[in-house]
Amino acid sequence: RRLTSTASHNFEFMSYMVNKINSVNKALDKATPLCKPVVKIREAMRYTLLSGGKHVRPVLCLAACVLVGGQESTAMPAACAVEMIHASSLIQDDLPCMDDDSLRRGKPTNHKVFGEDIAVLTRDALIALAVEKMATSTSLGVSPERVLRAVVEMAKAVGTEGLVAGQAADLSGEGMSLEEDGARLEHLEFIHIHKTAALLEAATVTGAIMGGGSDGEIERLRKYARCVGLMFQVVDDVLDVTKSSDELGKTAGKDLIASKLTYPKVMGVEKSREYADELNREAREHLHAFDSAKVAPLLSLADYIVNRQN
Ligand code: GRG
Repeated sequence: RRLTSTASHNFEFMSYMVNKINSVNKALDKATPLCKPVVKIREAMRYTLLSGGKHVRPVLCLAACVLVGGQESTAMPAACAVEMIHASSLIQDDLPCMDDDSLRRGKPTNHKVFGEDIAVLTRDALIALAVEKMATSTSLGVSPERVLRAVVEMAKAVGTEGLVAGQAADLSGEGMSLEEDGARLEHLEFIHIHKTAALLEAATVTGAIMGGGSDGEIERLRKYARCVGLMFQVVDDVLDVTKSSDELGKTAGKDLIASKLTYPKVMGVEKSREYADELNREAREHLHAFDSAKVAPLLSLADYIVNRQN
């Protein structure tokens, strides 16, 4: 995994990120012990949870918590929960009934290693554990009202207002003829606001909720995260075009084949890059009202996402 150092804001982003990723990995490791019963399922959970993901979502969660004045440890269960939801969505996305991918992060996908039956149960177990982790944040002194609000936020990001809606739109749109650029762009934005941005938004917002943020702070962070979430996908689409298929770790560049709608297909690579930069500028604007000494991690995270190479 390559982390790009952002020289801006006089902030050592690389060591910040490595440090946060290590803490998140430790917490995920602790949350999924390899014990009885169902050792196989636990092994499969750990396979996807601890297999070199960038952990952008949990870091957003922790950074938002600290920005609003909370203790980082207060948001750790929510940070783990969001990575569990993300892992479950990757397992499902790779299944033969969905994208039918055999490689993820350059390694065999969960169902290729453990079988489809175990992969489906692993996805279910990860979602259940995510809810459990989040709900038990009350033991860290977070009020039940805040915990409930965070659980609702996360649930919405998964269901018919989030990931599921995005995936369903993605499936229904395959092979669809969307002749006009406007209609194509609208369809594409719907997919990515739901499939990708919703979870980055929930990660950031739940961090701010757990950290004791005010309604105003939470909403500003929501707007920041929505821009960052969409930008994440625009960059992802550009990387899909600019990287070779073996670097992508996908099945023979499957995603590059005709039916998949992407930003470069709708607006070209150059315009897509400009769009990502515009979303980055907009994301930063939503952070203006915060203490400038404290926003460095979130500013650098946005820069990292826009400049990332994988
Ligand atoms: C079971 C929770 C659940 C959802 C069902 C399958 C589905 C609905 C939605 C698919 C969502 C999906 C896979 C979206 C793609 C999001 C995306 C950009 C993934 C890549 O994220 P990175 O780059 O991955 O952060 P790493 O590998 O770094 O963790």
